[in-house]
Amino acid sequence: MVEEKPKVAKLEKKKKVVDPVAASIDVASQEMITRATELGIETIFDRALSMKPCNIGVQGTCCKNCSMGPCRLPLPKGGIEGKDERKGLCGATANTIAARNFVRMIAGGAAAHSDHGRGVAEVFLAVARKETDLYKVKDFDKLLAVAGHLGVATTVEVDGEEVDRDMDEIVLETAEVALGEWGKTEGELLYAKRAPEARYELWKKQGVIPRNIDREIVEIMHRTHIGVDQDYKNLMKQGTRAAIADGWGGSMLATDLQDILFGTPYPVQSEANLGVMKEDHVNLIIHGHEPILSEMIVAVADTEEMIEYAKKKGAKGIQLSGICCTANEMLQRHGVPLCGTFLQQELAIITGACDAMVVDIQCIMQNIANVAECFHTKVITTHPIAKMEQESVIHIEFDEHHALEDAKRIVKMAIDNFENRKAEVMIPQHKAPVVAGFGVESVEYHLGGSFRGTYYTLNDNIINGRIRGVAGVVGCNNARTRHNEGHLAVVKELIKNDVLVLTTGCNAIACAMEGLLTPESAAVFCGPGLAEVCETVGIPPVLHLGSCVDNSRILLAATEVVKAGGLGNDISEWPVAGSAPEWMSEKAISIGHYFVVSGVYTVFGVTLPTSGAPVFHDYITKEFEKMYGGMWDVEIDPIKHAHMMIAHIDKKRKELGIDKARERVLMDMQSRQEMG
Ligand code: SF4
Ligand code: MSK
Repeated sequence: MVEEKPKVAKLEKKKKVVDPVAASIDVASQEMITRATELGIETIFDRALSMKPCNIGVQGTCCKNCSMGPCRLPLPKGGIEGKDERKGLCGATANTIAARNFVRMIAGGAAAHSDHGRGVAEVFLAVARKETDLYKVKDFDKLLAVAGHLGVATTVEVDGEEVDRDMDEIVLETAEVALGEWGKTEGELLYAKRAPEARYELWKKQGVIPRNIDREIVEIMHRTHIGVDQDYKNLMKQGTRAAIADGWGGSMLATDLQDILFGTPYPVQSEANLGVMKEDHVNLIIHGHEPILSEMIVAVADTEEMIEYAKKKGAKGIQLSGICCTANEMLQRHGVPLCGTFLQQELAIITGACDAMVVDIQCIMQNIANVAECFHTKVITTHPIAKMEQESVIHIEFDEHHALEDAKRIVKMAIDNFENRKAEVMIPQHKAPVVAGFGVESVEYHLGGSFRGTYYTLNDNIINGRIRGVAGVVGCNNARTRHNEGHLAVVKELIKNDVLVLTTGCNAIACAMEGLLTPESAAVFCGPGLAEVCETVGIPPVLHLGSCVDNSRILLAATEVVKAGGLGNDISEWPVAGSAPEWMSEKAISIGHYFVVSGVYTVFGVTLPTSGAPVFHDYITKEFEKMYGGMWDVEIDPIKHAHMMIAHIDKKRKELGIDKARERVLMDMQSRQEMG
């Protein structure tokens, strides 16, 4: 193929040239960044060089909640001495402004997760009402479990005898009750009671049990309007309600209903990184978050009809792959390979081999449309709430009632575009093997007791010290930091110190690209205790638990540990910590906050938008630990970051009186014999 110059030279005005090695630690990404520079195509890595963030915004103390602002309250050089006199025009203090901004981020994140969940609940209701036969209930065990959590009866009394209730009735009532969680007029979030009893009681005492999902988000927008809530503590109380409504509500329902409709994940093998794309295949990349779209595309792309059609057009087949959380959803249920993380979406197009990128919602950069214009790639938006202004973008509205036709149209469009490739194809030859798909149930299967069917073995190994503790490491990439460096350094340091890692989102993809999601990696990267457990049970030291909404699986896994016994009565009592080393989205703040108020010590990398309001910062760190047993923390250096988590884990081991067990288990054979 003759290489054509890209149609649009995007870098003509570019001042600085990005250093690919400084931008990413991933070789495949480095190759594509270099390629972008050669072709004169601008990416996020270039813009991160030429545009610096606003220093006051970074501190969290810029308010633009009314047109008298923006009121900007930077922290004076040398900090505050004496009384903090800083005020906006209306008198809002730095604490009020930072808290308002912070809870608005929680609202944004909780809304994104929860609206995703609502979309799934609506499809589930359409299935229950038999308005569509394109989606079906796949996991009846999960359905019955969820029905139980939502208070839906699964049996009825007939002639004095308890008999199974009609399944169609259970499905319909479960769907109606589930959807009601977003806007019911009275009562409280039903899933709050899935937390350990002690946690539920604590939330009750603090007055933070959500009433319904939507209301808590709306109330944040009201309270943060000029002249409403001007007490950072009261604002955070509402932020807490909304975050619980996300983690234990919208996100948890999204995960559960997706499992019911599409199947609960069990371990599958696959591959990760840009190298999963194939030059001689039609490459269709699905990017975004909702499996409602991707499930149907996976089904259609696998049909004989489409494969034959692709062959007729000169391709050897159809290669599907995913970016961001759609990638995690398709991986955990179908073994579809991961193409890349958030920061690789433009790079996948720069391979010249992406025939179509289909997107739905969240984390989709508008610049993919500009990059796609330099190639033959078609960018297809599918969601009514997520369109792009560029004329080159095609919108095919995806709807559960005609999902099959929509999916066929999209797959066919990608196939038809195969013959239009113009630029030289350059796919980086880097990919890594992956074992993914560890839901709460499969962790129980692998690390549970064969008789008790609980997390008994996991608890036992924590108590005996082979596993020092558990960490949930999650979240995005951030172009202000080196791509994947923080993710991998934190995770490697944790597993080296015998901390089992549960991962979701873009951290999961970063770990996958590094080969950390394989059982074999245990021998290479883990401390002796964790390596022994992984080798015995045959699991990776980093367990892939899915997408962003699947952080709810981490909450439930943490609850199962409490239920299995021996490690305290609440999530805050056992050795567990959370981390988002490269976060950037509002969703990450909502996740971080529901981790914290669920009792998890949670460290964020990059920055926290609280540094301009030290009193508020201290409140969500130190004071929150006293109130909720979990707290926020921030550390940019990944090794220090990991060791702050390990120190917390060790503190909890000591409080439980199991710190000595670990010292014994890590002694080598000779030392034990000497002791004997
Ligand atoms: Fe300034 Fe107050 Fe308006 Fe915010 S709400 S922009 S602090 S006047
Ligand atoms: S996709 S929210 S960049 S994890 Fe869920 Fe990745 Fe963060 Fe999006």
